[in-house]
Amino acid sequence: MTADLFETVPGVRPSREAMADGAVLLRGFALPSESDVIGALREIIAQAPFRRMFTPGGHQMSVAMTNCGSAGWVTDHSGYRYDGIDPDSGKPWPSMPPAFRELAVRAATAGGFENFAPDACLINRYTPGARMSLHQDKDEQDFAAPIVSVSLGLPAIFLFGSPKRADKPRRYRLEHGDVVVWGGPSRLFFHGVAPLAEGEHVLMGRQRINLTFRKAR
Ligand code: MD3
Ligand code: FE
Repeated sequence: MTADLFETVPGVRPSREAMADGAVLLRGFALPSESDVIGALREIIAQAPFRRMFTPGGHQMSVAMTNCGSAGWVTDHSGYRYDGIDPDSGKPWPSMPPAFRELAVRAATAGGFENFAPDACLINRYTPGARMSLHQDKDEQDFAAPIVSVSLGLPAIFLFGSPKRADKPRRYRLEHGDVVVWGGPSRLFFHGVAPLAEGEHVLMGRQRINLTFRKAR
């Protein structure tokens, strides 16, 4: 049978791994959509280039960011927020491409969250040395909706904590094509990314890009 044939080919069939209650790692889930997603990403960054934003405390982030969708996450001296306007261009963020939305909705469904309706996609770019310290994502209105993350390019060590900042995080290696759905109790867990190691990815070059789909409003 065709299905059996595919199941014997290593790397074709995505796997599923529970990370916590409500958090599911779907290894390779984005691989079949890889070329559509990378093509759409190129168009977004032509309209809304990556930029390294400043935290309210005045530190410049090592991760460069942009957004697509009707809301985008921004940080500056006045705080963290979702805004419909790109502060660098003064124009709305690029709309969310169908290839992005469809991938996120399929992943949410596979993770057990039906009717996911993301209105924001934060796009993070890590170059070697870039990191994200432990934090919670609390700027969204509705914590019942999951967050879906898609990893592209160089692998990263993802740090996955608990509801308490002080708990030692577990480490997961996230690779090109991996998708994680974070919902339920895990939605407010502390998490971060260890400094990116040097490397060169065949499709993405010397960087890691992470898409996080959110219901911001
Ligand atoms: C777990 N980004 O943008 S994605 C972020 O790889 C962020 O760029 C990381 O944390 C990155 O806020 C991690 C995975 C992720 C996103 C949101 C979460 C994990 C999460 C929210 C709750 C728990
Ligand atoms: Fe986060």
